[in-house]
Amino acid sequence: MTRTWDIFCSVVDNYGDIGVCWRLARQLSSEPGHSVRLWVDNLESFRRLCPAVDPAQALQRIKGVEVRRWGATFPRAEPADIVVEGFGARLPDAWLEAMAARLPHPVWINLEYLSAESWVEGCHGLPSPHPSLPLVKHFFFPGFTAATGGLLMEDGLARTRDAFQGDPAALAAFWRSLGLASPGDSALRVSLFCYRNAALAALVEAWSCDPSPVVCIVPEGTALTQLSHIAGRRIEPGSRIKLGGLSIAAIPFLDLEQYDRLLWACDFNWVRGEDSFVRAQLAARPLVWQAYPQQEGAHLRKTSAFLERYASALDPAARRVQCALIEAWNRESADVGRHWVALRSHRNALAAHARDWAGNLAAGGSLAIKLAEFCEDRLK
Ligand code: TRH
Repeated sequence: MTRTWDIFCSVVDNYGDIGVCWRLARQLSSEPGHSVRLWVDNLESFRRLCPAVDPAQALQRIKGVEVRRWGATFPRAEPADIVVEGFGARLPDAWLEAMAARLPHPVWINLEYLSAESWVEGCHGLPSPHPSLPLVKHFFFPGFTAATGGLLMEDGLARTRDAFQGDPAALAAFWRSLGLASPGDSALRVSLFCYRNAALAALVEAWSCDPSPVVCIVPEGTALTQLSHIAGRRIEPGSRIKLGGLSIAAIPFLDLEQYDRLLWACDFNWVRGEDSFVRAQLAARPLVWQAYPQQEGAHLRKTSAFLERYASALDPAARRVQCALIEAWNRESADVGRHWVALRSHRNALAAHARDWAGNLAAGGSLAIKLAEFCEDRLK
């Protein structure tokens, strides 16, 4: 049955919130064919991932989704069958009152952040009644097991990725579109997307001394700013610089589709936060993840929980270095340099493992489909 959805996205900082909400909106609209309205409080950030967005428009339709500006003055509108707040985005009081007045009341979902920690299974789907209105909010947790909400992965993703990765002409055309020649077979291609990280200088040093050439492709942003400091000169998107055996290729910030292709085309991907982290896993290529830094080391617990799952099927030696590298990167320790050197000899094992891992992710289920089913059960 076709349902109507309101998804509210408040862009706190960075791009992960809108990346996730936009993917969810698109998939609900294209796969179960639902009617989706996406409310976004920062259309400029949204445009970086999706150039079709016009920040001047309060209402626009993009890829089947109605995109609405969520500004200080909220337009009068009837709440949909299902209302999703992305990551605790606080709904306007007038909207909550309209939800309470609508019969039947909408199903109200808070889409939570992803974590591999085991407590997620116990909290997924829990209800929380509103203190004064006749509304119940449910917490929907993404995750890696069938007892969680699963991960955002659109239908046909693996097929499209495999076709791209297996097509030398498509790969060459992609590199050309970024202004890069196809790297030679011996060059290792890494993409870099990270937060401020004091360990980057040690990583750059290790890459520049690597026995085979390394090409680091870095979209505009924090990583590029840090590389400029390390190199001692401003690196603009479009420029290429060499530091020993390392070539740094600075590129513009890509749209979501092109960023996926970058992840598919590289041999290793440095990713961060939530959405690039999931897409890198779905790219079926080895990854190094920097979790969103949090107080009291919460991000380190998240990192360990992920590694416990991700690295368990690797042979012990490869597991040790894979874990050591990601842990050092998250602790911003200069040890990343020596762990990178150690990791290089496990390259084939890590590549095979990344493929298996990507294939097994489907077992946790597709988040958009699970969410639609969860809501349907509550609408009946
Ligand atoms: O931008 P992030 O740091 O977002 C974070 C996380 O979501 C974190 O959980 C949250 O608490 C915090 O924001 C507020 O990292 P993330 O999640 O990887 O999102 C980046 C998005 O940007 C993702 O959708 C991929 C996209 N992207 C592009 O479209 N093009 C690019 O060139 C790059 C580098 C990223």
